[in-house]
Amino acid sequence: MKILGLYFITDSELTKQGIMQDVKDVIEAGCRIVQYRENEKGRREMVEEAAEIASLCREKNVLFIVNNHVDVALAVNADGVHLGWQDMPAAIARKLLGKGKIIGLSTHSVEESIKAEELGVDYISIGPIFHTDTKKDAGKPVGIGLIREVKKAVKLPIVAIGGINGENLQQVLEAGADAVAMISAIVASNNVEETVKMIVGRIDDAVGER
Ligand code: TZP
Repeated sequence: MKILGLYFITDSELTKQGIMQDVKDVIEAGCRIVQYRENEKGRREMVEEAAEIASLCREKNVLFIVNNHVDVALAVNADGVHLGWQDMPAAIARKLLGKGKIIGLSTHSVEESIKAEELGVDYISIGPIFHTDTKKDAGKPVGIGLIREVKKAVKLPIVAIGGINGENLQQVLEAGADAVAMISAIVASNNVEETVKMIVGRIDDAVGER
C-alpha cells in the first residue's frame, strides 16, 4: 500500500460526530490512509481508540498510522507512525517498529526533507501549506512552492498538509504532492462521507491527468 491520495487525520476536538464515525465515513467514501492523532488523552483511552480504528482499517485494507506515539502504534500493530522533530528519533522508532513498518516525518524546508531521506523514513509531510487554525503551533505557511522544491530534492512520497480543502486541492496536487492530508475540511463539514467522496474524486481526476 502506498502513501498516495487522501490522508485523513482524526481530531477529537473538531469532530462533529465522533472520531469513530468520521473514520467509518471516510473509509466508506474511499479514503485509503487514516492517521490517529491524539495528544490530550491518557494511554488507556488512546490504545482503546487506536485498536478500534486499527481493526476497521485492517478489515477494509486501509493504511493506519499513529501520530507521535510509537508505543500506541506497537500496541495496536498499526502500519506505521508519524513523527515530528521533537518526537522519538526516527532511528530509534525504526529499531522498535522494525523494517516492515512505515515511518513518516514532518518537514518544513528542503534541508529537513533531505535529512529525513537520509534518516531512512518512508515518507515526509510538508506544511502548513496554507494558514490553518487546527494546529496552533504549526508555524507560518510554507506555500505550494516548497512542494515543488522538495519534489526536486528527494524521492520520498510527499504528503502536503495544512489548510488544504476542496478549493485549493488542485494546486497542491499540481505542485507534486503524492498525498494530501486534511482535518478540518473533512471533520467540520456537515456531511463527511459526501465531502470525502468529492475530494477523492478530485484527487483521482488530477492524478489521472499526470
Ligand atoms: N500539521 C501541520 S498543519 C496541521 C498538522 C497536524 C493541521 C492540519 O489541519 P487542517 O485542518 O487540515 O488545516
